[in-house]
Amino acid sequence: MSRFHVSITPEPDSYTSASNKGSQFHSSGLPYATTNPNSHLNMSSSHNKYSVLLPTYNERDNLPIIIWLLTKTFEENKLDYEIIIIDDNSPDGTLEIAKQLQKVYGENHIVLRPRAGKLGLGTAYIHGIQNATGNFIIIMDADMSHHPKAIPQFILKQKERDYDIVTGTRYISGGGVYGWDLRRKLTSRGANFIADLLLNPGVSDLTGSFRLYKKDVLHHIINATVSKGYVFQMEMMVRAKQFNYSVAEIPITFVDRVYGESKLGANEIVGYLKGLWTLFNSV
Ligand SMILES: Nc1nc2c(ncn2[C@@H]2O[C@H](COP(=O)(O)OP(=O)(O)OP(=O)(O)O)[C@@H](O)[C@H]2O)c(=O)[nH]1
Ligand SMILES: [Mg+2]
Repeated sequence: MSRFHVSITPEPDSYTSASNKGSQFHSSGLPYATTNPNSHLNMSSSHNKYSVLLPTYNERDNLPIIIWLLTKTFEENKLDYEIIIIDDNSPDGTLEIAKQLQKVYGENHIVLRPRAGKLGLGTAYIHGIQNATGNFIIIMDADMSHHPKAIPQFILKQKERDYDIVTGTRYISGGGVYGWDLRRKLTSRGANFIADLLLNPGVSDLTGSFRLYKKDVLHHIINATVSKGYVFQMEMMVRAKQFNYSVAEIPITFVDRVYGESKLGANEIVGYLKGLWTLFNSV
C-alpha cells in the first residue's frame, strides 16, 4: 500500500495548532532515490531549527558514527540544528564518548543532558524537549537503525503541507527492514496489525520511532501519553489522531542495530499486548 487517506472527526475541544491543516493523514510513498539534490536551497531559506533527541543506553560504539552522519547531513543541507544526547548513566561509558564528541563538534551542536539512571524512553524524550531550543524535534534511535540520510526527506515532506508530524514507515512502498530474523519481523508486523485493528490510528508503522514533530505538537502529545515500553510510540500516533493533528508518512529503511544487545523478549511482547488492551479500553 503506497497511499491512503483517513478522515478524522475534529475534536471539539482539541488543542489548537495554528498550522493544523485539518483532517487527513497523508502518505507520500516517495522513495529515498527521489531526494532533490538542490533541496538545501529550499530548506536554507527558512529560519527553522531542528533539535534531534538522541536517547542512549549502552551505545558507545554506535554514537560516534551516528553523530558524524547527523552533523554531515545537517551541514550539507545548511540546516540549523542541535543534537541532544540523553544518556541514562550507561554502564558502558557512553557519556564519556559523548563528551569527546562534544569537543569535536562544538557545544552549540552537541548538547549533553544526562540523567542519573535508566528511567526509560518516555521520560527521556520529555527531558529532551525541555532542553530543546529548536521549533522542530526529530526523534530517532542512536543504534544506527535509523539513518540520518532520511532527515532531509522528513523536512521536505513536512514543508509540503506544513504537517504537524512526519513519521517514518517501514511498511509502505520504498520502506523496509534489514537484519531481522523471521520471528522479529512477524512480531513487528503482528504488533502493528493488532494495534491497527483495535485503535486504527491511521498510520502504517506504529511501533517505529523515527519521526519529525513540531515542538509544541510533540509537547502536547507526549504529555497526554500514558503508556510505557513499546506501546508508547503507538499511543503517540493514537493521540495525534485524537487531537486531529496532520500526519504524513515517508518510507524508511530500518536496519537492525549495528553494535550492542537487542532487548526485545517475551516480557516486552506481553507488556505491549497488555498496554494495547488498556489503551483500547480507555481511548
Ligand atoms: N536514555 C535512555 N535511552 C534508552 C533507554 N532505553 C533505550 N534507549 C535508547 O533508545 C533507543 C531505542 O532503544 P533500542 O534498545 O534500540 O530499542 P529497540 O530498537 O526496540 O531494540 P533493539 O535495537 O533490538 O535493542 C536507542 O538509542 C537506545 O540506546 C533508556 O531507558 N534511557
Ligand atoms: Mg534499536
